[in-house]
Amino acid sequence: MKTQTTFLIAALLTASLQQTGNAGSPSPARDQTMQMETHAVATKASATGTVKVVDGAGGKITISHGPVAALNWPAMTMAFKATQAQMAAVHVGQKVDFEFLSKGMDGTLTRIGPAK
Ligand SMILES: [Cu+2]
Repeated sequence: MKTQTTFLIAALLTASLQQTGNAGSPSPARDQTMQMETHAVATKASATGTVKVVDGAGGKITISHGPVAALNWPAMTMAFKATQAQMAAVHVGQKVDFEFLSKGMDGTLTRIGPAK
């Protein structure tokens, strides 16, 4: 019971702090801030690599890729979220050029095709 009450007070405090933070901030400025936050967490980048795994059930393609300067990434092997069409278009062992959206280490493919 004591834990529940503490949690409730914490939640109320958080809610009132958020309201205070928004007060006096005109909505256009707030919209701009939110766009910048969105931009900060989703970065578009491109790379070249070799397909290692096509995980149809998991909806992921694992790619051993070269360095990604735009994200300060070294070469590594990692899984990217992919659509059924993207997974159907590639095969294990294929060299690919691809573009993706990155949120931290979470990558979602936006384009993938044979390396030129
Ligand atoms: Cu990576």
